[in-house]
Parts: sequence; structure tokens; C-alpha cells
Amino acid sequence: MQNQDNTGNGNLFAALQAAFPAASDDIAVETDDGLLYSWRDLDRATAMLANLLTSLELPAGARIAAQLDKSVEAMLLYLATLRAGFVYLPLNAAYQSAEIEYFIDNAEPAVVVCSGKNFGWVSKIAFTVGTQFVFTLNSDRSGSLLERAAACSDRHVVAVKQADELAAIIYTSGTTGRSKGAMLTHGNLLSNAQVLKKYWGWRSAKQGGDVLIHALPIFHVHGLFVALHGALLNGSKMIWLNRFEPALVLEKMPQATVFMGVPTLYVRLLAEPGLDSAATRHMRLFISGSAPLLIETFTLWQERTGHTILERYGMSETVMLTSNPYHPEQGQRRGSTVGFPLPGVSLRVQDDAGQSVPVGDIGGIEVKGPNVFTGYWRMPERTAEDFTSDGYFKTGDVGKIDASGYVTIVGRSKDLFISGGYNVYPAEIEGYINELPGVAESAVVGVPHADFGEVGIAVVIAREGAALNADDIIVRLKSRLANFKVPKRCFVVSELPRNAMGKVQKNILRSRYDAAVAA
Ligand code: MLC
Ligand code: AMP
Repeated sequence: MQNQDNTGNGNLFAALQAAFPAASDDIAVETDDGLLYSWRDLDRATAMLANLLTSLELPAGARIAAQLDKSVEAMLLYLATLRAGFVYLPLNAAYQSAEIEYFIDNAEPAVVVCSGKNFGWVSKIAFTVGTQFVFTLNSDRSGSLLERAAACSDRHVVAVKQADELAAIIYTSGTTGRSKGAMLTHGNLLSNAQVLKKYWGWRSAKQGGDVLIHALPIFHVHGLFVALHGALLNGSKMIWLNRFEPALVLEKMPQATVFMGVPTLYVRLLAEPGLDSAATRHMRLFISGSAPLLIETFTLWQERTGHTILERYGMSETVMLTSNPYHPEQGQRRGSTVGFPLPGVSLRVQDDAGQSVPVGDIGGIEVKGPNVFTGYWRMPERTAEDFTSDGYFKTGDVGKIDASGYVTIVGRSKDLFISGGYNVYPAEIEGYINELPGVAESAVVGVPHADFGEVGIAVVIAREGAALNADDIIVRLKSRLANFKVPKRCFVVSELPRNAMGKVQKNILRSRYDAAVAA
């Protein structure tokens, strides 16, 4: 597998740019409000933004943090960061000040780009930790970033990078302590994109040309890397939606061929009466990942559209690890499984003693490959703990491999649940609840939810003499935490179920509150 483009530059952007079609006036991106960006526009706009970043005389390896609503320009900022040779740090637009404060303090970005409405509090946090520049960028293309870039040249020579140099840091929350920044290199991202291009049979313009509906957020690996790199590395047009709207996705399908989504997107599309085989006739491939796709969704999708969703598995630390086959000769796409390890990925299932388990037995999933990250930002001890002595990364996912090689995820050894494709760590939410006045203790668990797959509920014990109001707790959390992390319901109780060691029995809470939240 090539980790460098043919000019010898290991910069991921160089490889993406080399795949831009020669017909540079062709449309690369079309938005739902009718904006058209040609391949030439992508090249020029990323050059101008890269020149702006370069003109700031930032130190090598400088981090460019972005907390932005989704827009084509936010995507261009990511590409320009690669192009200029800096390190991109995307932050979920839902994060609130305490969350942002942690990331900025930990990553010490030289540049922060935020939306104008957040400039006051974001810049205060950023300047406090020594960030030199804070720009604004709004989804209507206003803001200081583009104003400044407009004065820059639209020609730029792509910065030379080695494949093992850092391209992005993606923060993932932790079961203990605070979030960890997964460091991904140009080589990690490019090797994975090249494997997926082949494995999923992306069609070049000569073969009829794929068109991707891009409807995912661009601050996590699914939308930022898997979907975006897939289209760009194939020179494929994107139909760009800043928000996922099922009716709009359905409307765009006759002009598209590929769609990627978390399971919630498929559940919501299935609720559209117009979803049938005629509406999806032009589509070549539906891909699902980031959370378990229920077999009911997989089967219903097949019945309604005639298409078999291809489920794959990955994570921030590794990008994509396994995939169900695309080509029928490689095997069937099996619901409830995440398919085979991708070419180049070694995947094994180990018991607690670090021995491989027999075929079909359950254990911890460990992986190795060119896509696996280099470690957690400034956390060498955490990095060392999460790798085995022979270089495998312990994913924290629990699964099995059957005799035909299909991998199934059966659970997680880490205490987290996945809500609408976002990971939520109960320990983090409990920390915030426990800081509220009158709270003695709390436990957060994920419970089933028809739309989001799982959602959080909080079970709280009051301090002696304190009167707690469950709704009030939710309101207070909403002002401190990203909305998807806020428990959907809160219950104030007098005691929590505990085992003989005094540990809260979350499995009992999960079954007790199993039906607590209606979709
Ligand atoms: C929104 N809400 C959620 C939620 N998203 N609640 C729980 N879980 C979620 N994921 C709540 C909000 O708090 C709000 O409630 C209400 O829903 C409306 O908010 P919204 O922002 O308007 O919601 P909507 O636009 O409908 O968003 C839903 C969604 C979104 C499913 C489209 O969550 C989404 O885009 N998810 C994709 C996540 C993703 O890309 N994951 C990839 C991670 S990478 P209230 O009460 O505040 O009004 C990864 C690796 C891999 O995992 O393998 O890919
Ligand atoms: P993140 O840290 O946000 O990148 O989330 C990665 C986690 O999402 C993985 O460790 C898995 O637990 C989960 N995940 C991703 N894809 C799938 C899938 N297809 N099925 C089940 N879990 C998945």
C-alpha cells in the first residue's frame, strides 16, 4: 500500500489533490441551497486558506482547532490545514465552555476558529492558554477567517510531510479522567482511505462516477475522514447537506450513488413513507457504522429498498478496521456483523490473560495496522496501557470472529454507551452531576431508544437534608454539557443497587430503567 503520492510527498492533501479530476470546472460539491464548488474552487480556496495559515508564522506541528457548524468552508479549513502542514483539531459544535476549555488547555492550539456567536467565550478561553489567533467562520461564509484569506494568493505549494507526521488530533472521552486526544498521522489517514476506495469499489468518472450524499457532522471520523476522503480520493462529487434531513436525503438519492450514516439516520429514513426501491434505484451503496445497526433496521431496509446495508466498524484511534464485503464474490453482507478485517489490518480476540481465544469465543478486540494511531496526545502512560507488548491496540470492544472470518461486536469493556452515533461516557456525566449542589452520588446508564439506539438516564441520590428536583438537574446539565450527553431523564432515589464490594450495579439499573424513555 502506497503511503505517499507520486511526487514523494507523504502529505494526505497531496494524494487527495492528485485525485482531483483533470476537468477542474466540473462540480466537486453541491449544497442543498444551490451553491456549486468546482474542483478548481476547492484547489483555490484551500490554497488561500493555507497561505493565510502559513503567513501566521506558526511553529511546526501547530494545532488548528475548529469548533464550527457544518459548512463547506469548515471542510475547506480542514483541507487547508493539511495542505499547509499543520495539525487539525475538530471539536463538536455542541460542546459547551467547560468542555472546550479542557480541549484548548490540553491541546494548546496556536489557532482557534469558532463561529461568531461563540467568539466572546471561546476567545477568552483560547487567549488565556496562549492561543495566538482566534478567527470566526459562520455557516453563511461570513467571519474574519475568510475575510483574511481573501487577501491571500490562490496558489500554494503543498507542504512536504512524512507519512508518520501528525495530521489530526481527535478527542475521545475516557472512562476515567478526562478526554484523550488520538494522534493520527498523514499515513494513518491515507492508507485507510486507499484501502476503503478499493474495498468499497468507488467508481471513477470513467466507470459512471460515484456521487456521495454527505449528511454527517464533520467533527468526527465518520464524516470528516471516511466520507470526505472517500469522495475526494475518488474525485467524486459530493451533495453536501449541513444537517441531516431525511426528506432531503431521499430527494437527493436520484442524483447520488453512495450514502453513509450512523444507524439513527437509517431509522429516520425508514420513517419516510417515500423510501422504497424506486426512490433508491440510482443508489449503489449504503454504508452504516459508528454504532450497532439493529438487525430489524438491516432487514427492513432490505425489504423496503432491495439494498443490503454494508456495516463496517471503526473508531477515532484507528479509522476503519473491518467491513462487510462489497463485492458478492468476497461474501455476503451479514446483518449484526461488522464483516472482515480490512486488508492490512490484523485483528485478534484475546482473553483477560492476553491469549487468543478459540474461533467463535468472546474476548477483547485488539488491532494492528498502518491505520492505527500513534498514541494519545501528551499521555504516554495511557498510550502504553492501551497497547500490548507486541504492538496491538486494545480497542475496548468485546467481540468474536466466526469460522468464516466475520467479526461481531457483542459489547464493550469500557463503560460507555453510544447515542445516535456519539459516544457518551457515564463517568464524565456523573462527574458533572456530583458537582451540583445537594447531590451526594449519581449513576448514569444507557437505556434502549428507538431513534438514538441508546440514550442516557441519571439516577441520583440527594445529600442528607437536601431536596433535589430531577427536572432541575437536567436543566443545569444542559447549560454545562453538549446536548447529546445530557441524560434524557433523571430519577432521584434513596439508594443505588450495590454488589458486595460496594460497587454500583449498573446492569441492575439498566434493566430497572429499560423502558424509562420512550422514543
Ligand atoms: C441530538 N440529540 C441527541 C443526539 N443528537 N440526543 C442523544 N444522542 C444524540 N446523538 C438531541 C439534542 O440533545 C436535542 O435535544 C434534540 O436531540 C435535537 O437536537 P438536534 O441537534 O437538532 O438533533 P438532530 O439534528 O436530529 O441530530 C441527530 C443526529 C445527530 C442523529 C442527526 O446526533 C448526528 O448527526 N449523529 C451522528 C454522529 C456521528 O457522526 N458519529 C460518528 C462518530 S465517529 P434537546 O432536549 O436538547 O432539545 C465513530 C467512529 C466510527 O464513531 O466508527 O465511525
Ligand atoms: P469513537 O470513539 O467515537 O470513534 O467510537 C468508536 C466506537 O464506536 C468503537 O470502539 C465501537 O464501540 C463503536 N462502533 C463503531 N462502529 C460500530 C459498529 N458498526 N457496530 C458496533 N459498534 C461500533
